Amino acid sequence: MKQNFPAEYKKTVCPLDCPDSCGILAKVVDNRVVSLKGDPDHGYTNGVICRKMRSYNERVYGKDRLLYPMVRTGAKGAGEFRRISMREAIALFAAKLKETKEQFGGEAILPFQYAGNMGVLNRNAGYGLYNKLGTSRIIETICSAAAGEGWSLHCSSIPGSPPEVAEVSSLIVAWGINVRVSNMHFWQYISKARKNGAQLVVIDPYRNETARSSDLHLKVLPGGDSGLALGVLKFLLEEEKIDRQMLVEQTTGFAELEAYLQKESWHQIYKVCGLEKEVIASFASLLKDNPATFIRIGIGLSRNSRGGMSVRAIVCLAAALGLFSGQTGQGVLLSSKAYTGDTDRLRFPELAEKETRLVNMAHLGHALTTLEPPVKLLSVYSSNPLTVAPDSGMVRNGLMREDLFTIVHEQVMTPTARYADLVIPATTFLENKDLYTGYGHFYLGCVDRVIEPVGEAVSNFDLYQLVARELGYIDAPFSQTVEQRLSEYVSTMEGLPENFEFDPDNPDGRWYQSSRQRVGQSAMEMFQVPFRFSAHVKQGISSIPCLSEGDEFDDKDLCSRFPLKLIIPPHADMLNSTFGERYSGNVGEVLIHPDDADKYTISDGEKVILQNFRGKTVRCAKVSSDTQPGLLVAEGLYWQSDDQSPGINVLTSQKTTDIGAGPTFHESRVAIRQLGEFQSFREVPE
Ligand SMILES: Nc1nc2c(c(=O)[nH]1)N[C@H]1C(S)=C(S)[C@@H](COP(=O)(O)OP(=O)(O)OC[C@H]3O[C@@H](n4cnc5c(=O)[nH]c(N)nc54)[C@H](O)[C@@H]3O)O[C@H]1N2
Ligand SMILES: Nc1nc2c(c(=O)[nH]1)N[C@H]1C(S)=C(S)[C@@H](COP(=O)(O)OP(=O)(O)OC[C@H]3O[C@@H](n4cnc5c(=O)[nH]c(N)nc54)[C@H](O)[C@@H]3O)O[C@H]1N2
Ligand code: SF4
Ligand SMILES: [Mo]
Repeated sequence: MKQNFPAEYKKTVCPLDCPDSCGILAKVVDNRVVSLKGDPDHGYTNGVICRKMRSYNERVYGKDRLLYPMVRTGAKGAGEFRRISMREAIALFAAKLKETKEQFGGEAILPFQYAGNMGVLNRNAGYGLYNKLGTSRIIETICSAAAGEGWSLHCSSIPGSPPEVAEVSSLIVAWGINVRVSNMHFWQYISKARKNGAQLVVIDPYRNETARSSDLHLKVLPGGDSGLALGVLKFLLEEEKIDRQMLVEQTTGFAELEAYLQKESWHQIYKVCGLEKEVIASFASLLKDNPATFIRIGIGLSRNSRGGMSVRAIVCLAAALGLFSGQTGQGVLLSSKAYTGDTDRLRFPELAEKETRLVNMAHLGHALTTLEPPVKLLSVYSSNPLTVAPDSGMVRNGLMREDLFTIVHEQVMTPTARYADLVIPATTFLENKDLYTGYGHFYLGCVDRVIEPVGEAVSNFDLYQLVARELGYIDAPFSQTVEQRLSEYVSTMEGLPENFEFDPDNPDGRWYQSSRQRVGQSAMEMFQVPFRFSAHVKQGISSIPCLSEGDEFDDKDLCSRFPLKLIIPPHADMLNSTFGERYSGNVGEVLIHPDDADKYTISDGEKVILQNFRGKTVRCAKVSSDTQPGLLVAEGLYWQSDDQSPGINVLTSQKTTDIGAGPTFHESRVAIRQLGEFQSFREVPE
């Protein structure tokens, strides 16, 4: 007889790498998640989640979910596997680690992980074992390295402003961030402010969804934001509209920047940002007329060879406008930095006997093909590098190597997992206990698992504890429970509010607001650090923000061969490459300006080849003046499908940003042509 199980709503947190880190209510019936909705108790996300996550339960139980461990039986990348038991999988994992270390040394092992799961415990779960084994180490640069470095050069560890402050601003600037797509809960504060008369300015090379709903869209040249920010500052100085008294009292080093701006020409500023002096002047006046301005800085604008400089110029402009002063409606937010904690309690660097080789994530292609001594074992978790890493043709060449053993711990059969020698099924956030903070707001939550693991899936934490024990390691980190590790970390955290209660055995699922949240107080006073216009920098880096040329975009040799610029921002229905399985076979669109469509005889809706010296890929052309002449925009990291084309990152470079060594995803030069007479992508000549 069929039993009627009662439905329960359980609190959880979206684990995806999204600034909103939403509070979620999962409806559970008989250990099955039947639906997901926003938790109305969450102070920032207020009961709303995006459409991607509303149907996440379909991903949990869908046909693409990995349910048991497998070993490869076909050629690399063919996706042919045979099921094995979890006991065999753990034994094989441990044996391969041991064998590789004994034969080639620990550094022949390369762990590669990122932020598929933002839970503090699971995100960092592999570090202990890899430190113990003395493996090569990944430098986690792939997302915000340049932006983070740009911020801290001038602002030190000052947190960003609470996004809620924008509700009472009279001017909100979305600078290099597609709020409606990648930070959608911030939109509610923008809407409230606009109901009271506030204006929204969007600064972006193309008319994205947010720009479409703005009062003013400034179509800056990609990579040219320092031109705009410094141009505004130069104009305000020329008009004597900077509060020098405030600068003397709260900041240091402004004189150096002012001297530079006096010398810099308007022509050069125009050349860098592509905006006329009159446009810059009217934006400057808008800023000056609205002391209650909130600048939301995105990470997108930092993904090019001048990305760090762009962030530096914007924060310096914000400081010169007094936006760190904490008056009503004033704010600057890049990353909230709401909580800090001792990550050594999660990563255990003390287990390493020596400092081992470092590999930048942006250089995975190099690491797997050219690095000496070679990587012999690649272990991937919480990431899909074949789709998300730059220069993915090189990554693929590496994954094809017969002498490379690849282990992928995954939830679904991603393009990377297809190349694995050993695949291990991973739990989703619904099957884990973990603690989540957010980088776009100031809330934290610790939540229990909502359901038991599906199939034979194991969490990152459990997997690494199992493999460590198989290797005979019984040191403290490897015998810890989830609860012990969480408690240890929480005991080191800063930003916890006074009412914070923590019972790791029974997490209360309450949302706590950080004490580092600053409202109505100057950042310099609250954190006791002056804003520095002139930063302490390494040799070869300018101490003040200044104008510079782009690398690939301004390279004459490449301009002649590959006349179009390409940027690759996120898609509304994917989270980086997560959810790519929902769009299998879909190559995605590329926006092309009508002038360029004419020039290269491209029609709306037709398939086109995008090509450069790194590789080629197919997209569907969308002819639109949303972009600017000379600029192609390809939203979304659609998965590679072998019969059609590799993904869009086949076109991007392993070159890194000016500071922070981040990738330059938004700075590729390409040529475009119709797929036309070619029956398939493979026939197109190199
Ligand atoms: N739906 C959805 N949401 C996401 C993600 C996703 O893939 N999909 N990804 C998540 C992750 S990991 C991150 S890091 C964040 C990233 O989110 P954001 O910080 O918003 O960064 P991007 O999305 O890369 O780019 C944002 C905007 O920057 C613009 N841009 C590119 N180059 C320049 C430039 O030189 N100057 C200026 N002014 N603008 C430029 C792009 O056109 C784009 O509209 O979003 C998160 N949220
Ligand atoms: N061209 C271009 N490339 C980009 C970007 C861009 O804007 N343009 N954005 C870049 C940015 S900002 C980022 S952050 C990176 C993101 O790169 P990644 O961190 O690789 O992000 P995802 O594509 O979301 O892939 C995460 C994978 O982890 C898996 N996963 C989720 N949770 C778990 C878990 O608990 N355990 C395990 N083992 N696996 C799990 C998911 O199924 C998913 O396949 O991509 C970068 N790549
Ligand atoms: S992806 Fe972002 S907006 Fe969507 S549920 Fe997760 S945190 Fe919220
Ligand atoms: Mo990211």
